[in-house]
Amino acid sequence: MNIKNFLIPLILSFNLFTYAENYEVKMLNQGSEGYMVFEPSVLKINKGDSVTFVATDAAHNSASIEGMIPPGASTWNGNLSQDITVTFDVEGLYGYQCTPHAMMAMVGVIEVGKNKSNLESVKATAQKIKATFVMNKDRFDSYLSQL
Ligand SMILES: [Cu+2]
Repeated sequence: MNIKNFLIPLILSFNLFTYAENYEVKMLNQGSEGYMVFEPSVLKINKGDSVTFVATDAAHNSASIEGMIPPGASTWNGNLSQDITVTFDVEGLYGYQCTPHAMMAMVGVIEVGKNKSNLESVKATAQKIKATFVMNKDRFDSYLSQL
C-alpha cells in the first residue's frame, strides 16, 4: 500500500472530528457576582462536552433542577464538597443549583449545542424557583437573558 494513500485520508479525517471538551465551573462562597455562586454561571458548550463542577470551596454541590433539563437528558446530583463531572449528550438548556444554597440563588445555566427548544419550560420553572430566593432574586433572569 502506498503510504500516501493511507496518510491523506487519515489526515483529512482529523478535520471531521470535533473533540469533546471539558469545562470547569467553580463552586464558590464568593465570586465576582457575589456570595454563593457558580463561576462561570452561564456556559455554552457543544453536545458531548463535559463540565466538572469543582469543589473550590466546601459545602456546595451541583444538582440538576427538575423541569430545567431537556427531554431525554439525565439528571445529576453531586455530593457536598466533592467534584462532579457531567457529560452533556442531549442538546438544550439546563438549569442546576447547589442544594443547600438554592434559596440564596446559587444556580447556573448551561446551553448545549445552541438549542433553546426547552426555553419556555426552563423560564417557567425559573419563575417558580425565583419565588423561593431570599437574595440575588434576579440571577435566573440575568443568566437566562445571556443565552
Ligand atoms: Cu452552595
